[in-house]
Amino acid sequence: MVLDSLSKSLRETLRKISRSTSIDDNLINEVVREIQRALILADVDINLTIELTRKVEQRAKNEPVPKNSNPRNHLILIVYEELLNILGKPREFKAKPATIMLVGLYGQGKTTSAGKLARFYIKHGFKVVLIAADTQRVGAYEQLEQISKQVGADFFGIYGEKDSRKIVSGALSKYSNWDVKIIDTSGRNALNEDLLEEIRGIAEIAKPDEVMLILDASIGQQAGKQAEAFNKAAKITGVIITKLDGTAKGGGAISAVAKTGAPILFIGTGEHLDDLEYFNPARFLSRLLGMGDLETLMATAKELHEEIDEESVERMASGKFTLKDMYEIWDKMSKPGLFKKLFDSLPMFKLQQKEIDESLIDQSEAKIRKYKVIMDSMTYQELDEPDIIKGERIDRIARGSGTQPSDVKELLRDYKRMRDAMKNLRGNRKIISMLKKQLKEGNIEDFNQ
Ligand SMILES: Nc1nc2c(ncn2[C@@H]2O[C@H](COP(=O)(O)OP(=O)(O)OP(=O)(O)O)[C@@H](O)[C@H]2O)c(=O)[nH]1
Ligand SMILES: [Mg+2]
Repeated sequence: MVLDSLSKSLRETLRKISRSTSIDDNLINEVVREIQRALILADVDINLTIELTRKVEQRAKNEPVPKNSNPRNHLILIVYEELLNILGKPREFKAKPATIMLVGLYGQGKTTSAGKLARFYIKHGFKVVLIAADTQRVGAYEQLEQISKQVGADFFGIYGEKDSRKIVSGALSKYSNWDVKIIDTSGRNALNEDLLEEIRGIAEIAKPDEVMLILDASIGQQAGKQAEAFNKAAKITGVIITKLDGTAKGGGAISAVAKTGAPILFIGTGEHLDDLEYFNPARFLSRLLGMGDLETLMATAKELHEEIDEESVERMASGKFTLKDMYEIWDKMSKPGLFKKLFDSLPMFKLQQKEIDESLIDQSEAKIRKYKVIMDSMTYQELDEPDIIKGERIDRIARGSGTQPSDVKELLRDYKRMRDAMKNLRGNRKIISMLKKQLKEGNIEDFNQ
């Protein structure tokens, strides 16, 4: 998990809120202090941190709790909203044919990100060429050539050529019909006139659709200053923050870049060429907080060849959850692992004390088959009103399905746990609808692989 320690302490704080018996000023002060500590440890700017925690404190103490919520969930929502504010807005992004220029200082991850982007576009069915326009770094040509082979992209370079514009114009005329052209450019130790001239020169020839700035997360808040400087110099259309896997300072890098208004498009989460994720603030935050995310839920639902649409999430969250609903869900879960995935992705599950435990999920696939047989012996009325299943009915169902009464009771127990968990979603409807809104604003459909 990216930003492990930040995630751990924020989750702890939310857990504390959800376990508290009452929300009073003491608890609010404690929560605010803990968030402050967590953010500062993650290198988030001190003023931004103070501003955020002041807002949390003020809202928690002054805002009335909405009727459909409770004080605990309301406080969690406030924390969620304020944290989301500092992560910036998602930028609409679709995988489509494009000329992409990657810029950044030495060692920030340009060449690696070029390979990751190439893989991403190839997965979407595009023909991709990687263009070696870094004329500074020794071995840059070979490095990119090697990466091209790894991902199955074409490679273009002119060995020994010092004029990057010649390389780019050569590449573009040779590959004019190709879908995606990714240009790896030279870095420098610092942003200077020399680098700017080179970037301008390439941009003039390439007329890129995207100019992506690559920033190493470990530079922390400095990332903001760099983004600002580059933004003035060239029109940056998106930022990729790399190496988020290996640093505690990622919170600083993300929030500082977000504050400049430059959209963060992707994050790099490892050295491997698959380690690239689309950055959607809501999704990122809900993962960080262990809320699971609706987007994964929706993607899983699609895998089930049946949309579990917003309506059925709402219906489940409204507390009406019968054996029939359970049967319908289970019926679709023939693929191994889907059960766990679905439950992992239900918002707020991780925050519930009555979590569905892992062993239940692991055994569930075998159980589902048995349970379906048992439910086949139930009447429609029983499926609709499971509370009437007692005594004689249990014996009859067991006989009819060739199972033991203890199996039927076990099914009912599991059903009740699931129903309770669903009920717990009710107070979190506002979070659910906020997530949905966020997910709609940021285009995510291309990033579910
Ligand atoms: N852990 C981790 N390492 C990364 C990530 N992205 C890049 N790296 C590593 O960072 C180092 C530098 O990456 P490059 O892609 O060569 O950086 P560059 O910006 O092209 O560097 P120059 O060409 O020297 O300017 C390499 O060792 C990469 O493996 C990432 O997301 N996570
Ligand atoms: Mg490079």
